[in-house]
Amino acid sequence: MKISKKLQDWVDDCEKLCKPDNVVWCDGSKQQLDELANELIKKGTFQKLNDSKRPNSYYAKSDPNDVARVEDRTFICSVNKEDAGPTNNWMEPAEMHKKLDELFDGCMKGRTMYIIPFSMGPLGSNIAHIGIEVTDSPYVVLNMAIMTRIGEKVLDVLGEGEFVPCLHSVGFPLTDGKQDVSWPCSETKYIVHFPEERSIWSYGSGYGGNALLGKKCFALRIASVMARDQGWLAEHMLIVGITSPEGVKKYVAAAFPSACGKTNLAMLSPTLPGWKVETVGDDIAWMKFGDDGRLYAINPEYGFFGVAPGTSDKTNANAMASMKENAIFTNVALTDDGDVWWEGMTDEKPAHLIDWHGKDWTPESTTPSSHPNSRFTAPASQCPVIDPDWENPKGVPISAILFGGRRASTVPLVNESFSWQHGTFLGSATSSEMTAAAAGTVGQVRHDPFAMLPFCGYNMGDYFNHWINTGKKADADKLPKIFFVNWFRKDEDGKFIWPGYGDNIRVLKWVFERLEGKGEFIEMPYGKVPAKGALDLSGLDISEETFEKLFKITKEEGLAEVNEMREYFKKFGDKLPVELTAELDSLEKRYSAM
Ligand code: SAT
Ligand code: MN
Repeated sequence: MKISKKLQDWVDDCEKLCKPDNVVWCDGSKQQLDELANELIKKGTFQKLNDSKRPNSYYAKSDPNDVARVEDRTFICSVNKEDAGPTNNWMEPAEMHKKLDELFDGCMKGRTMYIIPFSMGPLGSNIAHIGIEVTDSPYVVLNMAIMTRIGEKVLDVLGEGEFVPCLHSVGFPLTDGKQDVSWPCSETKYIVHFPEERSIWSYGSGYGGNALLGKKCFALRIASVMARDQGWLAEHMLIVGITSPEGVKKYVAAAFPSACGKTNLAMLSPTLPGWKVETVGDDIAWMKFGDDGRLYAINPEYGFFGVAPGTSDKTNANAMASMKENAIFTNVALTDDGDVWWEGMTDEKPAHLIDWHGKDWTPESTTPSSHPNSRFTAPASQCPVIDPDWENPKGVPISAILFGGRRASTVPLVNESFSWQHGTFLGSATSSEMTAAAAGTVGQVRHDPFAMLPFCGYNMGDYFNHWINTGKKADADKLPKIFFVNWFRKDEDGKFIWPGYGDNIRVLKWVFERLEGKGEFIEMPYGKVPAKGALDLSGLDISEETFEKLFKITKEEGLAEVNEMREYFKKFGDKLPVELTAELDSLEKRYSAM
């Protein structure tokens, strides 16, 4: 393997600090990965699933205290506090380094230190970037091997080039004869980003975005800083290609908070005949302007780390097919025949399971068999509707951007912004009911601007400005149009009004028609909505009255939202772009005139 001096020096520093028993470079070979999986089976972390049901796939259950991202333990350690902004935890970098040096000192004793060279994005793409994760968790290595492109080929591309150093430890050294456990982790957790150094240090957790450092830590928190400095966008967005019955294809990117159905939208099976949806990515988009002035997106990832509960052949057959083999399942339930199950996978519940705590489970049990944030890790290449251009190093041209959240009321099914600036306002106004993806209060509505609240690596006010400026610098005709959607509106009885899932193609069809300058609309104070009859409801049992409910916002509700936003915006002080205040003022005027 070709290892640059800079890389070797950093790895030597990690070794000196963490004091592992062994050091292993991950070459990405199947043989090495299989050996690691076998070691995990011996340790009890992995259980091999029944090969005739789920070939080459593994099951893991975590420590019950290590099941989701820990936002209150996540830090942006910029030199100046102001650069972390009001939405991030901050600590002075030198102070944090001192703390981390103490924590990491000897933290890998008795363990092996693995070095994973990984590429976020197709190898060699000029939108892609390389990271090196050093970790003491073989579970992380195996997940990273699905989620990113790893191994020797990455070092070949890297050469003497720049990489983002990502140091990870589960924080469970095997000192003084301490026995290992199946899911080592620590009560002390730190997920730390140094934006100026462009480095990541993660301690104490082995789960998801806390530990697979290519994902939220690099591809969003650090990459958002790189994007600000270099004039591009790193966003919490899925990317899909939509083809009309006439054979016209357009790409759309969409931002939703964690566990709000991004994977389902990314792999949607349209209920309208003739329409086709293909997947480029389900979680993260990196977008740069091409020579033609259009915005091009790549999916920096290589796999899906999707929420298992609720995923079924009915809700997302393509996700189900993606995890048919070569997959890892974490915190779901085990069936008696050595396969996996979770709530919502089938209508009929299995008569007996082993739940995510390792206990017997029957349909009479009062607790769910799977953790609400249980996940599957599956190669994107196995998705039956993966887009033919998903690995195109140039990316795919983006025609529309959707924002959305999970809101029971006051947010319409779909609306189109009046301009990029108004669209930026809509993105900044995103709020959503919290889900199990983060440790915290499920169901509580919180502001989640651009679905980036836990993922923006710098001052959110500066981030708003970056979006406004991106629009100003670009050729307005070539910019994507911006829309806002909400699949989750409920009626007075608390039932979802909109069927969602495959029927969301009806909304995408109207979006598509708007992009073509067709698609009739009327103007509401908050944006443009489909005119009567312009949204294809054929074959759906939705009355006109119900349909109107999907778009209804009373003057009082509208003005209350305006006031609430004005209060929220105060948080950003003088970092708030004047353009967003102007948008809020005009929105207030439009509601007042209602
Ligand atoms: O745990 S992850 O950050 O990878 C998943 C998510 O929150 O979307
Ligand atoms: Mn996500």
